[in-house]
Formats: sequence, structure tokens, C-alpha cells
Amino acid sequence: MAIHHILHYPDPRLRFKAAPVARVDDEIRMLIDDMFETMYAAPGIGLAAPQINISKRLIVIDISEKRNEPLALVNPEITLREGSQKSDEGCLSVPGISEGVERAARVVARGLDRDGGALEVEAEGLLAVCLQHEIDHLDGKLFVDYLTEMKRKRIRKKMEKARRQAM
Ligand code: GNR
Ligand code: NI
Repeated sequence: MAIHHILHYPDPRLRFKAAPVARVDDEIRMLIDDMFETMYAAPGIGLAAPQINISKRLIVIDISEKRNEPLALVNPEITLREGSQKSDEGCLSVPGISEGVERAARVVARGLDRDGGALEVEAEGLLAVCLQHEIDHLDGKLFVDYLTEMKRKRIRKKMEKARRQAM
């Protein structure tokens, strides 16, 4: 297993639309294991493959306190959205920033599990937020896109400055 480097906003590679996974094989399962390792190490409650520069439709999530309820979804899709909730979001690709975002309160998502079987997840609260946040990553969308242009610009400047200072 390996911990991967996480891309930071405004890296253009975070904006690509990721390609569907054709077959859930051992290579995909290894990638899922690496994504969990990277997410737990970060630490984060979710990770999408594009964040580690892999343009495939793969997400992993664990919102449990004990970090022992891993959920991996291949080619995930949201099939139902209901209601709305506003909550503070962060992103491993936008470190140090937390802002309120309005999302659906309840969602149903479906995809494939690590064995290639069909998996449907009904979610509300934080899990619903996380599913929407991760699936957005697969379409090149970031939580900062829901903020005002002024806030997004301020965040982008801050990230660019942090990058310059790290060089
Ligand atoms: O670790 C994460 N925390 C988080 C908090 C509130 C809403 C969404 C998230 S997802 C984020 C990890 C991440 O960037 N996943 O793409
Ligand atoms: Ni994120």
C-alpha cells in the first residue's frame, strides 16, 4: 500500500472529468486500498481519485469516529436528492479552509463495491454531504465553486501564496 500526494486547489488537474472504471479488477482494488491509506493518513473523511491525480470514477469515505467503517464506491451516481442542509465543508485539496455549503439533505447513491457488485447507499447528514462532495470531485467540481466569487478568489490567492512559500 502507498500514501499518495494530494493535489491542491487551484491545480487544473482537479478540474478534469474523471473516466468511468471499466472493470473492478485487482489494480482497482489496490488503488482503493491506497486511497483509504491516503485518506486515513491525511486525515480526512473522504477522498476521490482525482485528488491523487488519478482520473477515474472512484471514491472512498469513512465518517465513523473509530475510522473503521470504510465505504468505497466505483462509478458512483446520485439517483435521488431530497431537501437541503447547510454545513461547513473542508477539502484535503483546499487545506485550512472551511466554509458553509448548501447541499441536499438526503441522497441515494449507487455504484459498484470493491468486488464489482452493485451497491446502493441511502444517506443523510454528514454522509450525504460527503457523498455529494466526493462525486463532485469526479466531475472536476470543488466545494469552493459554491461560494461567492469574492470568497473563492480570496481562497485561491491564499493557496497560491502558501504554494510559493513552500517552494
Ligand atoms: O476530510 C474531509 N472533510 C470534510 C468535511 C466536511 C465536508 C466534506 C468533507 S470531505 C474532506 C475530504 C475531501 O476533501 N474529500 O474530497
Ligand atoms: Ni474534497
